[in-house]
Amino acid sequence: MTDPRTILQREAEARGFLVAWAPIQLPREVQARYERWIAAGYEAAMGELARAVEVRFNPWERLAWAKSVMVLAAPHAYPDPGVPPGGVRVGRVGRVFWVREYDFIRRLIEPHLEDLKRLCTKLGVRCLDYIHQGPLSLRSYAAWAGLGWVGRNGMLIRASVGSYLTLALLLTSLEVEQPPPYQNHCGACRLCVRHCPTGALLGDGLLDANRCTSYWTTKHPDFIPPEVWDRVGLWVFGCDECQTVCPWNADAHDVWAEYAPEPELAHPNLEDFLTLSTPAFQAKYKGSAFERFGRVRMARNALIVLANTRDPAYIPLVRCGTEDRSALVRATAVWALTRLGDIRHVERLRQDPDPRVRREVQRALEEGERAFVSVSTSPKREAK
Ligand code: B12
Ligand code: SF4
Ligand code: SF4
Repeated sequence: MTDPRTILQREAEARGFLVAWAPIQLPREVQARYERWIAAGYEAAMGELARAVEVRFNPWERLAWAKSVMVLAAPHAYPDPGVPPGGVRVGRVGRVFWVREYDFIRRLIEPHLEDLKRLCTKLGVRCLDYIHQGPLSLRSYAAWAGLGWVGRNGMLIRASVGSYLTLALLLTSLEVEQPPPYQNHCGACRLCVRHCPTGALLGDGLLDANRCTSYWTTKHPDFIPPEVWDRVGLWVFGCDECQTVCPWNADAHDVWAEYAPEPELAHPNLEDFLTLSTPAFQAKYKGSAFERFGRVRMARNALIVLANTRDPAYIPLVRCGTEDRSALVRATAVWALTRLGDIRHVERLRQDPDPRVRREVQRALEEGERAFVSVSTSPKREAK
């Protein structure tokens, strides 16, 4: 008779996942490394990462029955689905968000985990699914299970498929042996560290989220300080720079069968975030990571991208942001207009009902003045 592990593995592979197993106990060093990361404040405002660290790395202490993890990976190295006609499509989006998946695996992968859990029950195996939002370190388990290695860019990479992988876990009561470690193939390469536009990669597989564009555009809940804007560039949601340059992704083509990248998610119309009502936004982006993040923060991100184009043609669209119901959007629009040189419109916002917006108007006008003074006294100007 086939053993439960083989049955589960076959079932998961039949559903298109890469599968690997590991005992649930991680080496102590993994937790120590994580604790050093938190102690340095690299988690930025993601306070949840600093909580329950003991549970995160020792789940068996609470779930005494759990003996192993089954790691599932769904590749998303799909090609660019193309730019739809019309609209303002200058913002870039991380590849993993080109599919309608609410939070990495919420909508498409979760039903498969539910089916696998049902299969576990039939086989007399106890199990619990662990998805993105849970506290467990998915990359640690994937590396521990020998699915791939953690590269200098922090990503779990597998030689034949690259790093465009979405990870999920199933904790099970099955005993498994420790698989052989997966060789780290980074070697002397440091391409990702060199190409990260913000200097966020620390060089040892960890990053400082305070500098990471992906953090600012997908996790940061509030106002994004204008000092950070240049580093965000044209990324409206996520960032893939450190994966694009990785040689292990050069030939990555594998795509999980249920992933269907959509042009409207890969190249969204930035006008949508500034002009659609919240219900209209929710209807258009239903089930996507944009919907989870919300219209207001997507509008905030869109304004930063528009400002970073330095193209005054976008001033009318950015002005829509100054009339937004959200003070966060209005405050961001103040700086976007300043960057695009529309100081006169910024001055009109001195009377904004929200004190935060008025504060940003004040700061932006001061900066605008300083920029004007430095331009007007620059050697080039003087020479004219
Ligand atoms: C918080 C978070 C972020 C933060 C911080 C990212 C970071 N590098 O720490 C931000 C918002 C910046 C982010 C960005 C992205 N994220 Co993210 N994120 C997470 C989340 C929720 C937790 C990660 C975490 O705890 N970070 C803190 C660090 C310290 O922990 P860690 O990443 O787990 O790293 C541990 C391992 O690397 C381990 N380790 C290193 N070497 C070895 C070797 C062995 C043998 C072992 C056992 C362990 C080990 O040591 C570290 C600490 O102990 C996970 C989901 C999850 N629950 O795990 C997704 C996750 C890591 N993200 C993912 C993705 C896709 C992204 C983006 C590509 C999205 C995008 N396009 O913008 C970027 C990539 C940025 C990057 N280069 O890392 C995927 C990664 C898939 C993969 N192939 O690795 C995950 C797993 C989500 C998922 N369900 O698939 N993310
Ligand atoms: S996601 Fe972007 S900003 Fe973050 S580490 Fe990678 S290249 Fe740097
Ligand atoms: S770019 Fe080079 S150093 Fe960075 S993860 Fe890829 S192989 Fe490793």
